[in-house]
Amino acid sequence: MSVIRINQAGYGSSLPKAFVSLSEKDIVIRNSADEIVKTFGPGTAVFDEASCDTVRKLELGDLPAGRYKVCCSGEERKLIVSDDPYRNALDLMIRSFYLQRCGCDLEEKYAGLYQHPACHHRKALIYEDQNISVDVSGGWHDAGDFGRYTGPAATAIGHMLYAYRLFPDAFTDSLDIPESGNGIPDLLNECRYELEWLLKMQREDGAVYHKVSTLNFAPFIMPQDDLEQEYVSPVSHCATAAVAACLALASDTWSGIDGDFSAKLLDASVRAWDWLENNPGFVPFKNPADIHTGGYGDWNGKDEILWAASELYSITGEERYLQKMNELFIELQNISTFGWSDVSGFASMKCLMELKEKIPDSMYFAIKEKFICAADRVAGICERSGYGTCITKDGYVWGSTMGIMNGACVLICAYMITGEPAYLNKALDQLNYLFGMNAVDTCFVTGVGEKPFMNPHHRACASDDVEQPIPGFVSGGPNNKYCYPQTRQKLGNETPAAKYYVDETFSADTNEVAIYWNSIAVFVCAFFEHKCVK
Ligand code: 9MR
Ligand code: ZN
Repeated sequence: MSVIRINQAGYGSSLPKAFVSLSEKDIVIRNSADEIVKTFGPGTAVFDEASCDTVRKLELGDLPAGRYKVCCSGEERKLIVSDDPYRNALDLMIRSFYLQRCGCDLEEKYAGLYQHPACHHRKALIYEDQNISVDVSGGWHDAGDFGRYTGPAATAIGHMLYAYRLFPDAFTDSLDIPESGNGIPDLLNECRYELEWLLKMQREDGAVYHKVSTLNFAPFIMPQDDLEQEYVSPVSHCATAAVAACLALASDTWSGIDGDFSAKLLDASVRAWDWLENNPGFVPFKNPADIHTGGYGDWNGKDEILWAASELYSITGEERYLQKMNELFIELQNISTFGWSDVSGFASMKCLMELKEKIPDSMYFAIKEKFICAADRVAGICERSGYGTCITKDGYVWGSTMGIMNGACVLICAYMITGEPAYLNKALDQLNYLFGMNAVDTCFVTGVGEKPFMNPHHRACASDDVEQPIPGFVSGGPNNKYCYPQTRQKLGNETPAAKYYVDETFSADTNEVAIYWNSIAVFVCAFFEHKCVK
């Protein structure tokens, strides 16, 4: 590992440019003609608790767009400064969803080396009545496995539609997917592929099935070779509410694009809500006895209901939704999380970014206060971290990248509400982390930078004949909490939390990919892309 930890995707010429040195030597920046353009002393040493590294965080300051080298202790690292540094990474991250599509041919024309014929296109059996088979083909594979789970899907759609609504200038219509060139940003084209599938996952009475998968995770084979029978697991409250929320959000997003689609989404959303109203007794989802794929167990459905109420209130203006919001915004302590098990952050985002004029002042200000308090807590953690990372040493769980991107989202919203640059700078350090300013000197996005991770826990990546993994995938990242024995064996008990990471295929616990880790990174990256180009 190098002594310099850097954002390998590059830095915006108009934005701060933090990097980290682990050396006590001076640092020299050279331009492409090898001339010295800046020198730095080693900076102040700080102990970073999560990694046990002694680090020196430095700021490059003004540097015009160009290619440079950071030289220290006889080492050289590439440094890119650009007016538009995140275009490529953002496009790759969005395109990776296309390469996760299930149920359609991934044609060579678009998928290139990653082409494969349609997978999982046969009918699935309803688990509770196996005489009934249904067409629930389509959507994205959730992660390294081939399961398709509705709650996590709704979360991923939430991240990406908010990214579009808040930062529309970050997206293009030329990602080379089948719909490219239709005049609609490819981010939305891609989301629509998932939305069409979500509509199929709704039961006639409005409830939403929790997932469709085989009984067990498939072995490491290509998706089209997974021919086991798929089953539709029972409906759940959490999935129904999260999907109700995301369909209402999508309905609003498509209202100016495709009126029929928009109306269909709203109708489905309201039917899901009505089912929840008629079935108030919350039951958490549990895998049926012989199904062993992801459970996405969630013991609290209130945050999903809050998100659904907020989206439905926004679009219909109906009192019943506002009442629910009032009740739940008071009841829920935490309202700043954007993950599959807690989606309350989306409700806050809706109110803070879009509903200021439509909700009572008292409600708006109470949400704002709670949210800014959360942002200040996140900011405090960044300040105590040597790398500027927004989670403590206890936050390195399965999918720690999610926690780090979540903090970035909170900081971005706080910046947008208050205009306070400290929030923006701290949010940027989380993107810097993602792209390599971290304790393992790794860019956590495939295909980006000098040292991206190479071996995602992903069935197609591990079983195709292509050396390079699918580009644009985001790794779950270091995790020392709930680990595979094989990971423990490799890293032991002494490895610090932020270094508990193995770039090997087996390691689902530290190196899987998942749609909702990718989508939240899309949100964060889109904000900075927008900041650079606006
Ligand atoms: O993202 C999930 C993480 O929070 C859990 O700790 C982990 C173990 O239960 O499961 C993760 O979700 C996995 C899902 O169950 C199946 N598809 C792959 C997901 C990413 O690892
Ligand atoms: Zn498939």
